Amino acid sequence: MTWVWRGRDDGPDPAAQRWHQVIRPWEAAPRVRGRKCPIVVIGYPTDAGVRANFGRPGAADGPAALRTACANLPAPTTHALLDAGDALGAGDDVESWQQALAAAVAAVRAGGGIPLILGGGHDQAFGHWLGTVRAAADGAVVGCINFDAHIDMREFHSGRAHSGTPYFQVNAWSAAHGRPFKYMLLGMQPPHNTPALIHAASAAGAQLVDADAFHPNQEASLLQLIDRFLSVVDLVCLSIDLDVFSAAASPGVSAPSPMGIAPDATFRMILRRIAASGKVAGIEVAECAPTLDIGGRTARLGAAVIDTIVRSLAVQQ
Ligand SMILES: [Mn+2]
Repeated sequence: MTWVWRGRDDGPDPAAQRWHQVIRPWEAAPRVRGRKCPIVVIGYPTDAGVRANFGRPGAADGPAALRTACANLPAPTTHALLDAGDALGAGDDVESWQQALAAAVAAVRAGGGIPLILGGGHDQAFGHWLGTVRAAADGAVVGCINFDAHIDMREFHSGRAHSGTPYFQVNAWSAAHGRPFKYMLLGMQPPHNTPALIHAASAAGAQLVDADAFHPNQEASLLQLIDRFLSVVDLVCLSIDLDVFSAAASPGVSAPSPMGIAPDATFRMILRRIAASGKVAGIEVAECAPTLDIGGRTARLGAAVIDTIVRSLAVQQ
């Protein structure tokens, strides 16, 4: 893999280190294992699922932009950082990308790491979840918490997966294998989801939380909802689709949200609550499309979200 990790150097003081100075290739894992639980970057450089969903392309370049944006973050003190390179599927075959990602995620989990998936179309969420389930103990309940303007439980187009289907796929797989479907969506935008989809998702057991819940007056009830969800799952795949944020904060996505949530203190408090639960098995940032971005602000927001999560992750995973 091409090593893209470079950035500022403020000298050898351990407290002055940044991601690019401490991150190591995944192949080096045996040498760092046993010291700190590693966070392992996996790129998902495809927008095939976005194009199949009639969205604006650009997310294929998301992983490179997110790696660059993360390079200068302060190095975490509680977790080692590794980069496993990119999961690669075949051309525009979305399912092959999802399977490649699932294999990479399962390998990282089996090695004791927490995958950090940098996307890439949101079809990655199914590969993220499937790999986590494969590596989890038999019977473990693996839930999904997704910050997103969209429910992403739409049905296939012409029998094929796309960026709007990942949680439909999670539900279908769960039903086929007799597993519970545990899905919480945070930040839903009514203008971007049909009543039929909202009804179908709710009937399947999805918990849909409107963007309006991200308000200081609603914090206590929102925390209650989240704590209740966390109490019924063993592990969580945490997903942040960057289109959950307002288009002003996050223009570089396929489908910007004019009324999306702000990356403000309420959002960060909710995010920290989830990260600190000790149940986060994997993290993903989806839909970063650098060619649609303005001055790199969306990639930088993605990096800031990652930093917020990593700082709050429980040390024992
Ligand atoms: Mn999405």
